[in-house]
Amino acid sequence: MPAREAPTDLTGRALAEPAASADLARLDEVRVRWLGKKGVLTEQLKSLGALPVAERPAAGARINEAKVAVQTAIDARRAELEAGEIKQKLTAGRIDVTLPGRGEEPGGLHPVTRARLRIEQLFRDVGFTVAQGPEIEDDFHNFTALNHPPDHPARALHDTFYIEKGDAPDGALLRTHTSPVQIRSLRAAGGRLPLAVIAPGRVYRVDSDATHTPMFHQVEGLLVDTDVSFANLKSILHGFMEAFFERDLAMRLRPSYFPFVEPGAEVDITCVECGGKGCRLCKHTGWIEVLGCGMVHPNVLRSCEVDPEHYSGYAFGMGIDRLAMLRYGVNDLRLFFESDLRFLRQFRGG
Ligand code: 2NM
Repeated sequence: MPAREAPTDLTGRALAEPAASADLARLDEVRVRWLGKKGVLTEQLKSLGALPVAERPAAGARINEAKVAVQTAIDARRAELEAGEIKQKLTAGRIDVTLPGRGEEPGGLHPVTRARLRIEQLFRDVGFTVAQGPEIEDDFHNFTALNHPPDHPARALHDTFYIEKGDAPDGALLRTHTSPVQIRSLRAAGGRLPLAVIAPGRVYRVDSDATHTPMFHQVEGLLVDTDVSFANLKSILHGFMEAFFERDLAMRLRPSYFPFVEPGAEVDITCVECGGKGCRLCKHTGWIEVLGCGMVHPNVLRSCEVDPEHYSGYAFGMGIDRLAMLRYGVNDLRLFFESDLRFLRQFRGG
């Protein structure tokens, strides 16, 4: 340590240091150096005892004056630095109100919604009404009334989501198709026929891979009247397919089994990708399957209090997601359910 300076000499330096501190951290170092527990002025006060008794009061007074002066200088510099910091913050955070705004992106309908609205309108155009019903169904509306025997495989736990006891009435399930809505509509008609109704909506099956998601969208249609024929069914479906895809299409029916219809058929249309020449989409057959249909089974009519001796009906069902894929050229069903804006933005125009 250099020879001890007299307090008055020290004061000059002690007063210069705060003013020279560039920031609050440096300023605090100055405070500790001079006024801290082991600071220069603190040490001097402690060593007053070494002075002759007569000199102590005057020396003590000078040291205390120095301390006050240094503290004052530090406080003044702190106020200066803090003010500068606030100003800096304000400047950094300043908003240039003349900059152009970020703008708002227009939203758009989801492609599945677009396809559904299109389907609904096309069927309204030919006299159908659009009905909705619950997604949580019971066994009667989802299976029994639709002519599914008690041991039908669709009822199995691995195909149908059953809802746990306590969360809903006993036996509640997530509907596996929208046909229960047809059942409700036909029963609600109370014999006031004809009835022509489509039921679009979400349906649920225990199934998940590249072409199946546990939730998907269906539209089912039902028409009940006197003298309904299979030819009526073919005609309405062919007209619908050509309108939906906005092109001429060939259509073919293959016999198939669905418990709620007899006879039943699966319906193919000309491949919309290759026009029938054969491609990967149609597995080089020129045809793609788009729906199932048939004449309503007499047991279904009976379960809705409709006399199958006087009335007949046709019904059909199709996957909206699949129709949307075909119409918009989407090759992976899962894209519809991932909510990736890069995908969805491409449909914004609709
Ligand atoms: C299909 C295929 C065949 C259908 C039957 C009914 C009802 F409720 F009237 F019986 N609605 N939908 C049906 C018929 C659905 O989907 C592939």
